[in-house]
Amino acid sequence: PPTIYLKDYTAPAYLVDTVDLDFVIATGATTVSATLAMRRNPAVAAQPLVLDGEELETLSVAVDGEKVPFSTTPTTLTIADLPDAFTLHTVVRIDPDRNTRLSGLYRSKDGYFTQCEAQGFRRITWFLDRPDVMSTYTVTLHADKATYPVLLANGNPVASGEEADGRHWATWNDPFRKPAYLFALVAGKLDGLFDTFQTASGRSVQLAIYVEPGKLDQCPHAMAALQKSMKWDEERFGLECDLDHYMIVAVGDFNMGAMENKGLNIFNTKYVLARADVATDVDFENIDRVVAHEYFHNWTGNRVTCRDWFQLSLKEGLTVFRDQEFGADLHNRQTARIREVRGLRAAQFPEDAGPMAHPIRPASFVEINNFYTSTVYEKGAEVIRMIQTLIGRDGFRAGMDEYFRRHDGQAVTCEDFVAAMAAASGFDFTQFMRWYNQPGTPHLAVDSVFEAKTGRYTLHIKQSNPRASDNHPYLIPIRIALFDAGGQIIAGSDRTLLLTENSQQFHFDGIAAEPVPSLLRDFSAPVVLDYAYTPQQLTLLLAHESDPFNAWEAGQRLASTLILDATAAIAAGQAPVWPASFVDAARRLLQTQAERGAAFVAEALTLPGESTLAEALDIVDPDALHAARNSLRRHLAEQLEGEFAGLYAGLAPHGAYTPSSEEAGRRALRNTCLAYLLELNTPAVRQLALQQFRSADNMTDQFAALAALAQTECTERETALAEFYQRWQHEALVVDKWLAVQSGSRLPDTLATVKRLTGHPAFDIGNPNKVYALLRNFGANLARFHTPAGYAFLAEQTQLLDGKNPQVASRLARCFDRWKKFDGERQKHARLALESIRDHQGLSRDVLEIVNRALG
Ligand code: B3K
Ligand code: ZN
Repeated sequence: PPTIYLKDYTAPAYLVDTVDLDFVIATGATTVSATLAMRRNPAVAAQPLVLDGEELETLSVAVDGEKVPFSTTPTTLTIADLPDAFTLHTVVRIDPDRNTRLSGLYRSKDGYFTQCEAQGFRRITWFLDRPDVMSTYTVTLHADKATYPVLLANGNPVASGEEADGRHWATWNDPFRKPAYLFALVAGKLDGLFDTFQTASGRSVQLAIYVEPGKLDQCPHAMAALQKSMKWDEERFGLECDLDHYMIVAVGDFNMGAMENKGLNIFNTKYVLARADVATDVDFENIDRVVAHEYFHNWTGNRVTCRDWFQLSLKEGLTVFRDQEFGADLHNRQTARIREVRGLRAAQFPEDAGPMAHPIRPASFVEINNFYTSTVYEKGAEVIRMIQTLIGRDGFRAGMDEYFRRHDGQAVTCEDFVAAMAAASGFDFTQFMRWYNQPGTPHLAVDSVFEAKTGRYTLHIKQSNPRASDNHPYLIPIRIALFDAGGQIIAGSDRTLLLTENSQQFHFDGIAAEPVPSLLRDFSAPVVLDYAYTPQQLTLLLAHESDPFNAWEAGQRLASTLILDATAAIAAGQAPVWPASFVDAARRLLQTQAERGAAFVAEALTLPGESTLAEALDIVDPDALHAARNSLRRHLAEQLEGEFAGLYAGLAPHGAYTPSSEEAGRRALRNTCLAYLLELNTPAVRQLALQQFRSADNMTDQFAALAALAQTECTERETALAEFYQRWQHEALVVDKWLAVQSGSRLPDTLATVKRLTGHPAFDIGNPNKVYALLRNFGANLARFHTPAGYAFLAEQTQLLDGKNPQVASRLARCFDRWKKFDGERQKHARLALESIRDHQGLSRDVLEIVNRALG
């Protein structure tokens, strides 16, 4: 399959002003008639019209009402000798009932749904399926009325009526010009929750959330999230909702999280449905963030869209940054930042160090769907955050205003965004643009020198990028503060250093005694930072740093060093050593719950994850790493049993469940204590866990007990798993949790369990959520996946899935990304597994691109 390059971009040869679509939906086939008002792009030399299409059965093609000669390939339709302006009319037949890719128009349990980003619209009709072709759409749907009572498309309802044979129709019009990837329609049997939002200027927006019948009581949280998002965007960015109707439709079969189609978002049920007994605190918070994310796209993505798919981070990085800020304002800013960085280190850093490394704006791709990555999204958001750090919150807001003033209604590039920021702030972003063009995580090596005589403290910072071939230095904002021995910030030392060179020195004068530097506060740049901290310095920062991120970071550094040393010891056949000072620091942390907040303490007690730790090793021995981390958990449990038990009792719930961040923090800490206690695996703690599992009035506590038991070999584990399934087998999203705790388990027989579960009625390889819960989650299980049998199993499943849904198969194939970090024996088996996928007959270009990169 061909590689597509950013440098080859050319403007479209034709433009489409208006699109009229007519869908006749029926079981077995849907007919799509398209009427496109087109004209030649005057800026481009005359050439034939080449339309995109995929799996379309072409019934007729006419220009200005006359049949015309045309030629087709499986993916193009070409017409030559066209006038400067004309009307193109095409009729095609498609088969949404058999569309297992879930791209384009497809059938799910309760009706028909669409997913067009990135290139799904071409699976619906012949079109110029590229984001810089923007049109206004009028859409008519016809379907059986009893089976599909709800007929929706983007924009505003225009008219509707009845037809013969119990059918009905509805017409919608979207007054905003949009690219085809934002098109959506729904025909289904759905219940709706309705409300309104009053905008700052006094307009009323009609809100609706549509879900499968019987689930309306799981919608109020998402509705509230939508209203809060609308208000927040007015207050923070002065952005008002431009629509009369804003609809969200939830569907159980969906490749990703959600989709920002103009005025008609389509969501994975996972990010809509919530009720205290079926959704956890994390689910509630994720719903807030995803609802906000899709709403925020209405400005950052829809009103101003991408010129081409290489610019994806223009909308995604910016919109993730916006949803992060919304989440921080709504919940807990401290732990929000900690979790963002934890996620970045678990997924994006490994990606950026592996075969799929790419800049936030890739220079090339084979399949664009492979680039909806943690790099484009999460690192992209870090890049936007750095822009705000460099020019300040007010400067950033002025830059946003300027961006919309210049580009509203346009399809633009990342340069256009940064240029608006530069114009509004006067800051020179020339060097900063390297963040858009170079892959890899920069490494900072920091040394310090203190001269008592002169009172001068000097930080010497070197940057290097292990991935970038040209390795130009980045502009890196480094927030720092210096602490004295008493744990106080030395006056005036709190600042943002701008690193621009490969090697640079920064001086601090008037310093009385050697300070402790707190570097990269609030994680001011997405880099790996090395500084030879002593355990004493880290303990001081953990106890006294007022920036919660760096206090947490100090604890993570302490724990990482210990676990990595213990990994080496275990691999060499020795027993790990756990210093008393670390236990003391953890004990003190447990006592600061009142001042620092339970949520913070829970984060600080959570050891770095195995995949994050693995990145620090040249060759990973997953068994030794796993044993080392578990050993430290068990050691903490033994040493602090009384403290954990006391805190567990003291944090018992008072009153009914609310998903507030305060209460969620208490639950997080209490459940962290429970999980530590279960490391002791005594009958008493097992009973305690089972008791919590059975008596909890909310899914957070019930699931936390189940998850802790699932890591422990005991009969209570099997009892809880059986009871959980028995109780929740009819709630699809809860069944996903049941699958995930089993595939993520550290128990030695996890692979056998996962294999068995692929044949369980709860599993369905055609449903992405099930694949992610059972198979991809297994692939993230460092100790259990990285075995010859684990590799062979996921290779087999990837091939099986590829025949149905290449986008999801390709995400599964990414479990192999880091195979070269393991020992030679493992590498041999991983290579065989990857080659077996590559050599599979009819492999999709989605999976082929991933596997070729991994092997290459
Ligand atoms: N824009 C969509 C992602 C579409 C993915 C296509 N493979 C969701 C989002 O980022 O809001
Ligand atoms: Zn997005």
